[in-house]
Amino acid sequence: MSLIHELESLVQELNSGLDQAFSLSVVEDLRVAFLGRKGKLAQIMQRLPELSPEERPEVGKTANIVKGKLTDLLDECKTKLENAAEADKLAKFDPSMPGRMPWQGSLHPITKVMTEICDIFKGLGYDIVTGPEVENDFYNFEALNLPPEHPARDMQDTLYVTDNILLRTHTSPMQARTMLKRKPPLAIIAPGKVYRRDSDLTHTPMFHQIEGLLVGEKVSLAELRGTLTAFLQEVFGPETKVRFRPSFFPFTEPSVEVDISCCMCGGDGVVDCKPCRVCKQTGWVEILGCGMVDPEVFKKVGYDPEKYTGFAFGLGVERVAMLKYGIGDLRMFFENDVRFLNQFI
Ligand code: 2NL
Repeated sequence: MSLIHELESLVQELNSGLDQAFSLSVVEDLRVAFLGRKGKLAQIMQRLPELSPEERPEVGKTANIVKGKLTDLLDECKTKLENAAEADKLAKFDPSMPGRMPWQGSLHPITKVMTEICDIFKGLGYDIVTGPEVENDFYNFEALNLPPEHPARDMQDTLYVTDNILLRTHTSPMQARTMLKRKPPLAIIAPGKVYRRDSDLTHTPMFHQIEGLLVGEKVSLAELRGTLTAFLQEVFGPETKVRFRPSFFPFTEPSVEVDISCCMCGGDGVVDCKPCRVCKQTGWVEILGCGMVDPEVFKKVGYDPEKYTGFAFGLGVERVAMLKYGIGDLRMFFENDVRFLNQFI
C-alpha cells in the first residue's frame, strides 16, 4: 500500500474509532494514538526517507490535509460529547427543588429580654441611655449616696482598676451622668453590663442590669407602683399579681422590693402535685428593687430636693429571663451551647 493510501485510510480508521467513543478520555486516547509524537501519523511520516525525492512533496501535502481532517474529527467529537454532558446536567437540574437554607444567627436570650424591656419603657416615653462600663468612684458610688465607708465599696464586692477607677457595679452611674447633664422632667432607662466580685451557682462576675429613673414635680410612690405593675404585667402576662414590700437601698427613701406571683406555679406553690422549685412554695418571686430617689442623690447632682421628686428601679436581666423562660441554671446564659440558644430563635 502506498504511503498516500495509508495516510488517507487513517481518516476512516479514526472515524470508526470515534463511533465507539462515549467519553472525553477515549477521545483524548485516540488523539494521542493518531496525532501524538509516536502516533500513527508520525509513524507513517518516519518512512518518508524510503521514497524518492520526487514522491515526497505529494506525500507531505497529503499528510498535512489528513492531519487537518483528523484534528477536525477529534474536535468535533469532543464538542459533541461536551454539549451532551451539559444537556444531561440541565435535564437533571430541578428548578422546583427548595434551595439550601442559609445558617441563621439569632439574638441571645439576654439581648432579647433587654430589648423587650427597653421597648416597653420606650412606649411609656422613656429615653434609653448607655455609657461606660469602666467608671470612676464619683458616678458609681459618691453621686448615689454611697459614702466612702459603705460596705458596697469594699474590695470584696467591687472590681477596682485603680483606687478611683472601677468596673461599674450597677448602671446607676448613667443616671447620675444624665441628671448632671439634663434638667427635670426626665424619664430614662439605663441597660447594660455590670460587674461584681461574685462567682457561684447563682452569681456571675458580669451580669446585665436595667435601671430606670423618672424625675419631675410631685412624682409619687403611686406612680412608681402603677408604672412597675403595668411593666411587669406586660413582661409576665396580664394575670401576674404584683406585691410591694418595704426594703432598703442607699439611694432611695422609701425603698421597696417587688414580688410577682410565681409564673411557674401561677402562685399556687405547687406544680404537678410537687412543691414549686421556683418560688419554694411561697407563690411569690422577687423581681426588682425600687424606691423614691433619696433627696441626698438630688443634692449630689444639683437638683433642688424641695422642688423635685422621682422614682428609680433596678432589675437583673438574667433573673427576668430565667423566670420568663423557666430556666433553672444561670450558667446556661454564658455557656453558649447552641442546643440551648436554638430554643430562642
Ligand atoms: C436592685 C435594686 C435599684 C435604683 C436601683 C437608683 C438610681 C439612681 C437613683 C436612685 Cl440614679 N436609685 N437606682 C434604685 C432602687 C433599686 O436596684 O435590686 N437591682 C437589681
